[in-house]
Amino acid sequence: MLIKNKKSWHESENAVTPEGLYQTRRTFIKGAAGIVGLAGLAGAGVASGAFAANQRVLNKLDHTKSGFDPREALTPEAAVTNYNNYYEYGTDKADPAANAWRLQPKPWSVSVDGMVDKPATYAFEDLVDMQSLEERIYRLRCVEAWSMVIPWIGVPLSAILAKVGVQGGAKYVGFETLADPKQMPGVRRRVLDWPYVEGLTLAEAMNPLTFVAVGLYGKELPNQNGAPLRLIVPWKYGYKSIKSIVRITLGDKQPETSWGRSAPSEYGFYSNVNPLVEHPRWSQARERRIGEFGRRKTLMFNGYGEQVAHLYAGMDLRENH
Ligand SMILES: Nc1nc2c(c(=O)[nH]1)N[C@H]1C(S)=C(S)[C@@H](COP(=O)(O)O)O[C@H]1N2
Ligand SMILES: [Mo]
Repeated sequence: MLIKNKKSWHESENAVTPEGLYQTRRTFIKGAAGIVGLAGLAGAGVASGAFAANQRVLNKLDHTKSGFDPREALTPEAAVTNYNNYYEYGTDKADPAANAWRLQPKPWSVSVDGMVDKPATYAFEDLVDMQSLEERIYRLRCVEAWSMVIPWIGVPLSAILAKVGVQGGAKYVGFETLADPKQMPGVRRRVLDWPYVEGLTLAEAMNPLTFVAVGLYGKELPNQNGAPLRLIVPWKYGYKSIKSIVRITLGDKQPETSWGRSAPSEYGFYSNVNPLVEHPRWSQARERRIGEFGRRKTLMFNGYGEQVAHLYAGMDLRENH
């Protein structure tokens, strides 16, 4: 990630080549780094997790398989856990894997407030039913025009909302990430307005696709992927999938979002994956699937139109981008 001036810290498509990864992890990948990219390394059978130093032990998670599976090749685990966006740990794709060991995801609690029947600070275990975890294979499509296919483990967001009891007048759900400078060195730099915040309409939040992940590839979430719980909204650009959630707020007003605050014309509230609505500085028509060469066409709603298009019936998706 090249930071030239105040205006250009935004995500850039040029960041697709994980050069920082080579530098931070050169002890592991030495000579190979100059010759092949991360995709090539993973394809060549580099052990998953080989790059992630200082990684805490990730327990296996009991889970059932679900029907959610696009039947596309999975992105190698090493790419999923070493090529991340988590600006609280730095703006380079390799920074989260290098720095997120500082995060302490256990114990963890989440404050739920606003228009709910049972507002409280919930222990992680009281909010997420670890007895009913399922695996869902979802595409994650970053606005930077790369994508991955990841076996997530978690629970539907609707199950969590049912526990806290959503009140009648609620129309939106806001989410907030931890912002602790002791655990997150990146929040000392004002690249974003911390804490990282995101939001959904209540209808989006209740959609069966909307998922709270607590694991991937059969184990607990690595810190760099948003331990211990993060949102997955597979038909929206990746930045909606907020990590390491500490607060959930139900309300009747559209919540602010960190990216929307930083550049409202570039990052709308809806942020649905849409090949027809160009980002002002790069095209959204195509994407690079990490692990593949060349580019594939980006699908409307990231390929999830059948499940979610009805949420936006009659809406101008250019206006409401
Ligand atoms: N708190 C927080 N959540 C975040 C981000 C971030 O910088 N901070 N980056 C977002 C972006 S831009 C993307 S593409 C996804 C990346 O998720 P991954 O690293 O698990 O692939 O996380 C999203 N969630
Ligand atoms: Mo992203």
